[in-house]
Amino acid sequence: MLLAGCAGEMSIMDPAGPAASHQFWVWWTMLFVSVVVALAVIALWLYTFRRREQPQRTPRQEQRIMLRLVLGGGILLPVVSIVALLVFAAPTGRGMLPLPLPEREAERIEVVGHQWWWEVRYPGENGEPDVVTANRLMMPAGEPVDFRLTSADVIHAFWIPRLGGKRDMVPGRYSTIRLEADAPGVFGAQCAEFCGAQHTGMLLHVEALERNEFDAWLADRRVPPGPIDDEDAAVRAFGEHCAACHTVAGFPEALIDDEAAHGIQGPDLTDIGSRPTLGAGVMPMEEDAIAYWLQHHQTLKPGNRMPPHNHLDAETLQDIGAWLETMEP
Ligand code: HEC
Ligand SMILES: [Cu+2]
Repeated sequence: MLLAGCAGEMSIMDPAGPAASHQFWVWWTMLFVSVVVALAVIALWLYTFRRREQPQRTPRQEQRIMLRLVLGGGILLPVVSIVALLVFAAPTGRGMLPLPLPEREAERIEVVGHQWWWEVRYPGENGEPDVVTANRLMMPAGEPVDFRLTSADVIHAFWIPRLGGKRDMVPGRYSTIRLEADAPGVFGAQCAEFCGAQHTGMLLHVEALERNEFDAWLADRRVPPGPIDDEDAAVRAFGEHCAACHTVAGFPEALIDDEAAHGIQGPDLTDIGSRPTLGAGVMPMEEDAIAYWLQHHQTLKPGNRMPPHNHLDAETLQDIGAWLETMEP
């Protein structure tokens, strides 16, 4: 049963990138060394039971033996073993630093922790706009990616167990961690710093794509969105009840009623129709899932920062949900 925890999409025992496999070996080495130390201590302890008669020693001899034990076992041994482990582990930490690369710059992706969801930004080059999405992280495979991390509220931690990590996300501060996926694939990720009631409901879907697919994915999201019909009832309702917290690129400014925000920011919904989950991984995205989420989000994810919408009738929520499901590049 214990070993069942060693597999799966969030297992550190199944590394899928250089940082994670370094950490994996550090982990095994530390385990091995500590088992050897523990066994040696137990053996010495048993040995003291077996020894019957006390040798006769003068107090001077006793003192000398004691001094040797303190210097050897108390200072020398720990210093040597800790330095050895440090030398062994230091390259692992170095590999995750955003150091300059020989050929080209590493892809840079910004991730912002929010209670309790993830904002993901792909900075534009030469005046291109940032691509902003939420709760899904796309990255190119087979090359280093620098994740620039921060938080909008409390301390969160960014952790993709199979790629390595983890790193705290501290409000008002940026820190960068370099990770790489060996091959395309889907990885689980989870906030790794207790951040309030819905800490466990703060999951991130990570997908590594071939470079050309990643570029295409990003390029799709750089195309300016088509016009949004400002006569549509669902669009107007979204403007009135939702747009204060949620951005949809190209949404008509005139329809946005800022009253509803209460200082809370919600996930960007520009590509919501193409995302695999809702509520930072608490439910899968499928047909009519958004309408379901809008009616039940406080039971699916109790305490989340989106207020309940019970002042809106089911039909309005259904229409808004159906319209949002069409939002994809
Ligand atoms: C006061 C701000 C606020 C208002 C108003 C609001 N939301 Fe939200 N919404 C949030 C927050 C915060 C979340 C993230 C909840 C979580 O996962 O913890 C969220 C999550 C969502 C999600 C899931 C997004 C994802 O990436 O999984 C959808 C869809 C959504 N809201 C739609 C709506 C719609 C439609 C309305 C209007 C009827 C609305 N919201 C009104 C703050 C708001
Ligand atoms: Cu957390």
